[in-house]
Amino acid sequence: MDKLIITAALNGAEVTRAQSPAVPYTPDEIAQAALEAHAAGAAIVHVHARLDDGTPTQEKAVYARIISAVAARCDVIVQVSTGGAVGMSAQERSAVIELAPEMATLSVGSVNFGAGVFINHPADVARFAQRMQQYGVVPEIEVFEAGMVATAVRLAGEGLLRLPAHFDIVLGVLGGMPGELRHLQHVVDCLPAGCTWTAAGVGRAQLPMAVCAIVLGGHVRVGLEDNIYYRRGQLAASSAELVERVARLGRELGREVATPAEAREILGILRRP
Ligand code: KMH
Ligand code: ZN
Repeated sequence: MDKLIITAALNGAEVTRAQSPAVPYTPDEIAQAALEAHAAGAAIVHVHARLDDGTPTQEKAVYARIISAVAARCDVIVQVSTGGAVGMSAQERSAVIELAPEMATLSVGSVNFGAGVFINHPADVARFAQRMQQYGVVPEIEVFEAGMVATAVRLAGEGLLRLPAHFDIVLGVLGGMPGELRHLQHVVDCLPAGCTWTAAGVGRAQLPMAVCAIVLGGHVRVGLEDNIYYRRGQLAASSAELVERVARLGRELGREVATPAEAREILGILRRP
């Protein structure tokens, strides 16, 4: 099995400081959280841009500040969100690709998302994929159910994605697949040969899905975007605290933790000067 790549999803677009005081908003707060997550074992940080008051934004300039603030502190891979927040237009969500980040999320289908709908129209998905190719951005293909894997294969057939690719299997979203091993296993079984994958369990599914991924040879995403609790009734102090537990579990289960350099190697990310 490959070394274990841990992604820290630091802030998301929906979680607020009223829910968890540890959620970082500003580029400096995000970079500090990235440094701590990296020290705890994260090779990738998944970030959403926010205005200073916490309002989600897909402003390119804010992402640029985040990327340079993180790079000034450590060499962790910065994976930007092209999902943004529910209700944002595809056009505003995709502008960040023009910064040519090392990695970006690529959601390939629509899903009910709590009380809202995370809309990914087929024409927009194709445009996102094409733009990522154009700017040399490695996509993390986000799938919320097995049909989205079939969509990714179709996009590859149209020359819009390269296979094998890296997938993020998201479970536990209200409206998507429940966070259960049988669902994770089914999606993994559907992946084309040679693909790598990360499991992202939302809410109480975070820890069980992380453990399943470690054992099945996948990679793990944890962090405050997906879950604000360390255990029932106890808020996590930070995303780093959640990363640290996964790193410890990984080592106990025979999966050494990948450094950012090792993760770049596994994911085929060519470091740009
Ligand atoms: N905020 C969600 C609606 C991504 O980062 O690409 C979408 C999301 C996915 O978080
Ligand atoms: Zn996200």
